[in-house]
Amino acid sequence: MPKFSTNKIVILTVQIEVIKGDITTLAAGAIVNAANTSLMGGGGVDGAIHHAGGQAILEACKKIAAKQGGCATGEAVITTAGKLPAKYVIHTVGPVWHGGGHDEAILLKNCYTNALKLAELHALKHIAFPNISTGIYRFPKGKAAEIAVDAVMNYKPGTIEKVTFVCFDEENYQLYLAKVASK
Ligand code: AR6
Repeated sequence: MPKFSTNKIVILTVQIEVIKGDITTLAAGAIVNAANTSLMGGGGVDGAIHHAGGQAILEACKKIAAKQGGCATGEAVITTAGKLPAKYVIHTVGPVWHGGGHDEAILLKNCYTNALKLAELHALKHIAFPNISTGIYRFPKGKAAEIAVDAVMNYKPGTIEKVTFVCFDEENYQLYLAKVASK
C-alpha cells in the first residue's frame, strides 16, 4: 500500500485598498504615523494625528522616548490611539530625502515592514498607512509609492488581512492606484 501524505496549501493574501482622505478618521486596527525620531509630534500627518487623538498619544510617546530615546529612522513603535477611532497608532520614522544615496529606499521599506510586524505582534487585521516621507521629508512620490506597494505585496502576512493606503493629495492617490493596478 502506498503511503500518502497530505499537503495543505494555505494561500495567504492581503487585501490592498487605496483611498483618498484623512487617516485620522479611519477605524483600522492601527493607523501609521509618519513621525520624527523624537516622537514628540510635528506637522503634516503627525500633527493631525496628535491633534485629533489628544494628549494620551503624546503621553505614551513620552514614555517610549524616556525609555529608548525616541525612534530611529525605519523603526516603529506602537501607542494608544487616544480619541481616534483606530485601536492603535504605529509611529514610524521615514527617511529625509537627500538625493537617494543615503539608504533612503531601504529605510522607507523598513518603515512599512516594521509597522506590519508590529501590527501582527498585536494580532491586528487591518492597518492603514499614509504616504510616509512624501511631505516634509521630500521623498519623490513615485519612488515612494513603488517601495510602499512592493513592501506590502512582498510581506508574508500572518494576522493582517487588509492594508489601506491613505493618500491625502490627488497626485499620490493616482500614483498608488496605478501602482496597485500594475501588480
Ligand atoms: N491623513 C493622511 N495623510 C496625510 C494627512 C492626513 N491627515 N496629513 C498629511 N498627510 P508628512 P513626512 C500626508 O509631511 O514627509 C512631521 O513634522 C501628506 O500629504 O506628514 O514623513 C513629522 O513630525 C504626505 O503625503 O510626513 C516629521 O518631522 C504624507 O502624509 C516630518 O513631518 C507624509 O507627509 C515627517 O515628514
